[in-house]
Amino acid sequence: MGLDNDIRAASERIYNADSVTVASHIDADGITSGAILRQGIQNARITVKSIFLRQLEPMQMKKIPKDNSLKVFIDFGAGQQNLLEEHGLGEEEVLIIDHHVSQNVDTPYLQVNSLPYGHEKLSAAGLGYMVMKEMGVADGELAKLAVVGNVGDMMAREHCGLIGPAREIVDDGVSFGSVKVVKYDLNCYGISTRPVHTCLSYCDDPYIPGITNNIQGAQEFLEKLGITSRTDGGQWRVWEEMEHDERRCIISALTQQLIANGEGTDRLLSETYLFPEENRRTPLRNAPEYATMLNACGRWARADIGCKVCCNDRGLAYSEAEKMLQNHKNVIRQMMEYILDAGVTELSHLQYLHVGNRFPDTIVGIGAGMALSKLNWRKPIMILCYLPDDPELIKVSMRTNDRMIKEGIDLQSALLTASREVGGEGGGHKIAAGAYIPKSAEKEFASSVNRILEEQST
Ligand SMILES: [Mn+2]
Repeated sequence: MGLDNDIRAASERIYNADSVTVASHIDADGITSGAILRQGIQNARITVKSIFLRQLEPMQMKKIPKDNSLKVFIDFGAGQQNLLEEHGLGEEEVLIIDHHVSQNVDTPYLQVNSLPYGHEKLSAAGLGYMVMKEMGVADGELAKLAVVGNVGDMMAREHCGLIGPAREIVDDGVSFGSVKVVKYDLNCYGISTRPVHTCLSYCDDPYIPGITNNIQGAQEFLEKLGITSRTDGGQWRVWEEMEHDERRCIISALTQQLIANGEGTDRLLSETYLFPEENRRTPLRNAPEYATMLNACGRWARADIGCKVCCNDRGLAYSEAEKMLQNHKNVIRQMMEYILDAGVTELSHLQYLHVGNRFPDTIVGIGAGMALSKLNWRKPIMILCYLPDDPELIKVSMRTNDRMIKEGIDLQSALLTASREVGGEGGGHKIAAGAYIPKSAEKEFASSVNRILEEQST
């Protein structure tokens, strides 16, 4: 009831606006959110402009125009309402569409927020889509983008598929013909672009002994099953293009491999979302790869290019996005290699490394996650780095895996506690968390995190 009412109020406010400025975040969820509103509002024949901000903070607020347009903040805003007040924005000229914890301020800003209604697996792009649907301007393109945003924000991760309202958007996409669902698909990244053996070797959730991090092992595994790894034309085959029987054969052999090694099989399969209208063998063919391309654009400070791709530009914007994606993957690979070469320091319950200012702080978390799958998978990894624009602070990124979580590890609470002890700030999720701590606390920080992790695992 409640969320529907808020969605209706939001759609009316947009309909009654002469022009709209949409401000959103620069990650995949933020970019798809911006693109959904931009296209939807255009469909409603209302003038709309979109801007993308790294964060909603005082410096960036200057980019919010002082004009008569309705300001829609999507994928942020709920927790920064004091900034909107300070910027002099009145109740009538603001709409917030967000899925982050809300802040209480004097001005009763109109807000669509999934959190208070208990929808924890619905991202901003999903909410944006629901508002556009209420306005009667949603189409297959928007449903597809909403799926990308939700998957980009890890909403499908825990349950190996989208659930609740986000899953209903998938159904919309299926009826529009823009989304195809594969119910029990391989839970691997790169099913549309990577050679199958590479795709399998990158699978680390679950960890498949003999295959994860072992390209050659994965290749031999396929050979043993009699699966041809190249097309007649000599190209590597990708998972998406395998025959149904071949996929079943690979999945059942992987299941056996996991069981034989005493590993769980519950995360081997996942529901996947494909986009049949997009070109084959491109990152736009499935939700997680599409999301990575958008994240790459955001990390190179070109969210606007990602938005153009979302708005169907397959020319110049797409080729620039492709370059950024390639670059993004290269830097992450370099960082992972650096971590492996330099070597981590192992404590009893933690492995960590300080990478200084070698890599942009925006990719350190991803690099940490990838390195973890090649290091000791029984201990969480922590990477520290310097921030280009703040010499006083250290950024901390931590990653773990589901196995450790089952044993009681919770990185969010570990970093929250450890960073508060030193006057910093931390947060995130059990599996991935981050913090900012003062440089003076750098030395003893690892041992204090180690102590907390030790307490968690007993
Ligand atoms: Mn989000």
